[in-house]
Amino acid sequence: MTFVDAQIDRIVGPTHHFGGLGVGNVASQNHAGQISNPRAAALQGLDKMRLVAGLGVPQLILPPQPRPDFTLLKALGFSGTPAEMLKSALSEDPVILSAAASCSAMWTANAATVTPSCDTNAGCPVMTVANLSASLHRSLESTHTLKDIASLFPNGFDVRPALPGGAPMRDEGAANHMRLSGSDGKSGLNVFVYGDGPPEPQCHWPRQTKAAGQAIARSHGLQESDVFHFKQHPKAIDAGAFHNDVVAMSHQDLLIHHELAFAPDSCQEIERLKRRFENVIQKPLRILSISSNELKLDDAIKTYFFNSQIVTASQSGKMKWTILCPVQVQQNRVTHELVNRLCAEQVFHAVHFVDLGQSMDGGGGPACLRLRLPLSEQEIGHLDTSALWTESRDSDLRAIINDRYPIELKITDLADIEICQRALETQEVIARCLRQDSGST
Ligand code: SUG
Repeated sequence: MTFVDAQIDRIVGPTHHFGGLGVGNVASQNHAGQISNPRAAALQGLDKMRLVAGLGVPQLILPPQPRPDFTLLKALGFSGTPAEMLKSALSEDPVILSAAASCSAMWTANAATVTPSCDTNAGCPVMTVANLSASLHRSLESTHTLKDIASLFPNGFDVRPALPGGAPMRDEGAANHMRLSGSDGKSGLNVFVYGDGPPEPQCHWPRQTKAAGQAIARSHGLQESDVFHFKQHPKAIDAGAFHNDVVAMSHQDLLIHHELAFAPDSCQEIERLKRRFENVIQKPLRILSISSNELKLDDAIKTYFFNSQIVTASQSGKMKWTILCPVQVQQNRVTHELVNRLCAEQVFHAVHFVDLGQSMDGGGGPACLRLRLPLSEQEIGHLDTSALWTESRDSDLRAIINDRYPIELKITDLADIEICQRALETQEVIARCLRQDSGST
């Protein structure tokens, strides 16, 4: 039995905007207040899903979460009619208005941490939804995410609510988790990456704690010998690597990371990982450390090279590793040469460059936009088929987006009740479209 990585992406919502809300996220901060294009954002996301599905990879689609979140505005003391709440939020605290309307749930790599059934004693895949408690706008996601993910797996999946505990249990999901395995996807080793504890970064607050990774490993029933905790390098966090997947990527027996991804005292854990991998998988773990001489940390973060999405494409019965890089990787000489070299060395069989400009400007690349779910064939058969990517669903969604999404949005527009009501209706139209069983491919 082999395990295949299904991919879960979420459609970008109609209130997608640049609020500058991302903690320690340089791209988000640099684009704060600029005019966004929600329609382009949603279509760029769908283009990536089409590409992945076309490679023979199971692709699941979630609808946008309903925004603006009036419950938040009310809870934070805004009152009156919905129109009045929006107006007073804009004048009194536009950051709260922006948080209430944020479409950050599109970055599904932060939705949950996933343990496939082969790694746990639970007898089925286990997922813990991320609490995202480092930021206001992202902390709103977990209640809906729990419902959304649970609905994808009507049978036999254990989807758990976010960790309690607030700041000491800050958890950002799969973006800070790497699972290494053999080519059959079984017998995984789990690396949790955290940022708290000395030496601390000087400029940005680390978003993930070690205690959160430990709690998830414990509650998912992972064997202690197969769990590893790496500390993020404080220099990486300060340079804008607010998640590990901005400076490291992994797929099966491959781990590629920037030399400044992990703090020096993670060396022992890395050595233990190598030894354990060789014992369990019976072959060496391939670790490629990219030096600062070859690729400056700043360029790694600007291009999001390490946030490329690696998938195993099944083509004419052969399994080929394909890497989806942001177009920014192609536009930078160093990263373009690097990916070409990795292809020439057969680390990857093919590369595609994807334009995700609207997501990139909020600090999210291809890998941020997908949650990986290693599933057996039998488990794939249990998925809710109405969430699977199909040609007809793709064209229905494009029609809705082209018809209903704005092509320009600025923060002040979020105080316009008509724009917000239309956005909420559009979210419902998309959710209904995805619930219909128009299953043909
Ligand atoms: O949490 N950006 C997200 C980007 C998440 C990227 N995910 C991964 N690396 N896996 C974040 O910082 C920006 C919102 C704004 O600018 O309004 C934002 O939330």
